[in-house]
Amino acid sequence: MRVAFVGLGIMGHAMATNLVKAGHEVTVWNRTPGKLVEGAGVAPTPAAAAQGAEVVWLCVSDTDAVERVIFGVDGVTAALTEGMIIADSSTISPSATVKFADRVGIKGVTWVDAPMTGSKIGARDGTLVFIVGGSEAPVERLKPLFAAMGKKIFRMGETGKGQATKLAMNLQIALIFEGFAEALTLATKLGVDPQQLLSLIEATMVRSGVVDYKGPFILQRDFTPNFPLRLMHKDIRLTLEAAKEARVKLPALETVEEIYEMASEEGNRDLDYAATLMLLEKWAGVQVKGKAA
Ligand code: NA7
Repeated sequence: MRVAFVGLGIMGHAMATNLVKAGHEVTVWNRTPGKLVEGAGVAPTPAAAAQGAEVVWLCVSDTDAVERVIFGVDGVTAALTEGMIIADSSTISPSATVKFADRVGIKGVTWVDAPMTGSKIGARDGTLVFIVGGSEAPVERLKPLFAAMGKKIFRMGETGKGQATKLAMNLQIALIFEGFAEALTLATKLGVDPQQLLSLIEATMVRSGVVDYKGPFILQRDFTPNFPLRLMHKDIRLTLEAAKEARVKLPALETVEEIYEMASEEGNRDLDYAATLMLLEKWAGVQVKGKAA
């Protein structure tokens, strides 16, 4: 398929690379010039990238960035024609998604929200799980592209439902990780070996994908970003906004949001979100580490 790929960050670069590898005709655009994808064309503007494409795939930071690349100066809108699909893998506001979809719908363009989970490694290996909102027909048309970048898709309903579900997923990741980080901090302060705690977790019902994934990085004190703290913070804020719009109270997430705020003020926003642990360590006056670190 002819695909315009907009946004070559940690996730987007790997995803566009996998589209090229699967034989699709890809043209990329990134805000900061110089980011390239081997085998893909490069366009000077989002509109130029979208010219003649069947699908415009977005993977940018947040709601404002999506608005800018679609509706801003030189935005994709100028090149939209009837029958095109915009697929958005950025994690953004569900209500803004519905508004954006209505705006491009006037031109006969369909919006599919397709945020994903699987982190940097899933993007690199083409094993992402897509959480999709949109009508059945366009989602079906996108299947070859989903297959090139991921291992599974879950269609959660009409446009906006992918984003809504993604927020519900990240809410859980943030809270599960916070529980893990607090447990590690307390156990270390009380003299328990974190490596042994991790082995115990693995053998019990406390085990989770989040702990399996983050545990080894923490024991090695490796906070290089797989999923940057600033983006998880953005998702927590989006979740609290969506909850407010729906008149839902999320007291635990409100508290965790404050942790992310303070961790950002400490200068850790570009580290992995696991670096929120460092704030707990600072308060407790301990450091969690495995023998290798
Ligand atoms: P990154 O690595 O922070 O990449 C973000 C991308 O978004 C990158 O290409 C940015 O361009 C682009 N960006 C950010 N702001 C804008 C604006 N205003 N206009 C155009 N492009 C912009 O994030 P990830 O790849 O890890 O994640 C992307 C999304 O997936 C995000 O929503 C996550 O929550 C999930 P730059 O190179 O900085 O010029």
